[in-house]
Amino acid sequence: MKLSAEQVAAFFDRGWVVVPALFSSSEMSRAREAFERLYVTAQQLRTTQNHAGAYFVLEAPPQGEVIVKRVVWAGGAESTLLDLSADSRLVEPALQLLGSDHCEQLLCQAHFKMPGDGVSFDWHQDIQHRDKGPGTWKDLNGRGSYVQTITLIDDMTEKNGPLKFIPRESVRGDAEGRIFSSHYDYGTPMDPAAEAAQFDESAAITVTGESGSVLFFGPYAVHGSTSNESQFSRRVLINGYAYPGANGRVYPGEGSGRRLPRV
Ligand SMILES: O=C(O)CCC(=O)C(=O)O
Repeated sequence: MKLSAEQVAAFFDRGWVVVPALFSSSEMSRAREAFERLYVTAQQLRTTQNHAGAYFVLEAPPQGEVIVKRVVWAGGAESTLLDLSADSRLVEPALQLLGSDHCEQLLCQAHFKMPGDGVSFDWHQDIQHRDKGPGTWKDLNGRGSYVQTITLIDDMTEKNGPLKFIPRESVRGDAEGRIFSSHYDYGTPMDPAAEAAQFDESAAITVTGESGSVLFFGPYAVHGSTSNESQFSRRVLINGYAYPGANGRVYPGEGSGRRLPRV
């Protein structure tokens, strides 16, 4: 599957593109079953740990259900999700955007936002999670060398903690639109006001979509999401693909960093 010229332009010029109905409802119900099994496992584990090839990041409040912050390399524990992450409907557009015939898969991550669980994500760029200082990241294709995809497992609505993006034209930063942030693990921490001044929050666009739709964005797209205030879960599967050789780190999970397409 190839993206159209308009979709490619949206990715590079604005920062993201949403492709509706990339996966069928039966594929998404199988993915939901996998998410449900991960959720049950998390309730038993209770604390952050490696388990069954995945890394569960959990918080157990004194009462009530364990909050699943994320399951890193979720496909390590659930082969349905690993298969989904190698699907040509994700990988071909990612390769098209990377300008490569293969890539390294760094992420296969399950995000659960259950009603009222309070999980939210501050404004950030994914480069902050890829580039952790000298030797960890190199932009080899001159266009960021990374494509993140977010597959909507549930419908994502205005109320259940949808993602929001700042269009590139409303981001200052450096020539690539890379901002300097206190979220970096290295460098000089920034005062939050100086950080916020690097982009115009009032320009944020909320992304909604039906289950089976997929969002594609690059490492400099400024995005975040607030907590789920609805009665319905908002679960997404995040798969991240890097230009070969760009990454210098080992990511958690059994088999992470694998080459795609498989040979
Ligand atoms: O699940 C979310 O809302 C946040 C996802 C995100 O920030 C990311 O993929 O970088």
